[in-house]
Amino acid sequence: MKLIGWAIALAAAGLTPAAAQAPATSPADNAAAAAPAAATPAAAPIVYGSVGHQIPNPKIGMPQAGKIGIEEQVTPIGHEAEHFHDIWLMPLITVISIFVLVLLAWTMFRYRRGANPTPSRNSHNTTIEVIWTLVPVLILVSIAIPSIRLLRHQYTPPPADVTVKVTGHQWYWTYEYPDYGVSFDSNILKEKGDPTLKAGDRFRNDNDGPPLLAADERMVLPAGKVVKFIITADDVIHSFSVPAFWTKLDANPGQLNETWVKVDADKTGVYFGQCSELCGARHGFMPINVEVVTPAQFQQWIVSKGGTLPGAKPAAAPASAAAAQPQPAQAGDANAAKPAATNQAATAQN
Ligand SMILES: [Cu+2]
Repeated sequence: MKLIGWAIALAAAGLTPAAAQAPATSPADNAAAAAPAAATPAAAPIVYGSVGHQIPNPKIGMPQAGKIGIEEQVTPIGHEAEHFHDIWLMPLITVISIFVLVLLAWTMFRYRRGANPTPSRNSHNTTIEVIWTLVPVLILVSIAIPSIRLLRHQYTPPPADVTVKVTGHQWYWTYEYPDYGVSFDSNILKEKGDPTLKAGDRFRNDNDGPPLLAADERMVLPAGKVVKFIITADDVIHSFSVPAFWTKLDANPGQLNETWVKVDADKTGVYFGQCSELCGARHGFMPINVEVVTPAQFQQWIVSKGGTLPGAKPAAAPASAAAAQPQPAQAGDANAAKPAATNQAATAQN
């Protein structure tokens, strides 16, 4: 019933011509995805636990059932913001709210008509006026200072170790690593039995991540390194958001927005986010998956994606040419130097 409702909703939105093939979901393709080694003609098997397919820890990087508050933070900016929120903002607004409530209740009770038949005629009290002007000003200053400090830290990125260009589309993300020549799309993984799944399509299982949050391809980042995000969109405004990184930035067409993260060196794992700008009918179906691995695993992943590591030099460079132009390795050269190793690993990923 739920699935039929789902199909009707999508079909009504005029989004899924493929919904018509609902009955075609065969148990065979399910079996193929569940046991990848068996019989998958098109795609190479996915090895869960390998780089790019690490199994997420349900306690970190995703929403927790029954919890409130901020997701566990794993970046320096996240720690600073979380500390500011937990140690200063929340206690402060709690004290102010309780104070106002008590004052209101006390005034209503103590100065009600029955208890206070002749009201005071005072219209000025200098001491009180100075206090009620000065105290709010001091409170605001005490919020502004740490707040502006946090903004300054957020907007003064250290030199980047890795740059990732993020492009939002209706309704998926593209991740590019310009320094490594790696680029790919990331789409939501549909649920098993989804009427829009085509035969042989991969569907989500719990090793990919929670429902509506798991994507087929993950952005992989090295832990402990400064990562610069260049964020844009190619159709409408999207928003790139990963709560555990304290990252949320609009992706505007025709404009590059920049932010950065540095995930704590000991916080490898999978982190989930979503598009956070209302971008259209399938806004809720473009999750962001970031897998944080060790720097060595990151290099391994880049190679597996057919990318080029910056250190990689062409096998033989003529001495004269090298002297004439002492340039860092060209992407093309290095690509040519190592096609064999790359292909093998790339198939494992795809
Ligand atoms: Cu979007």
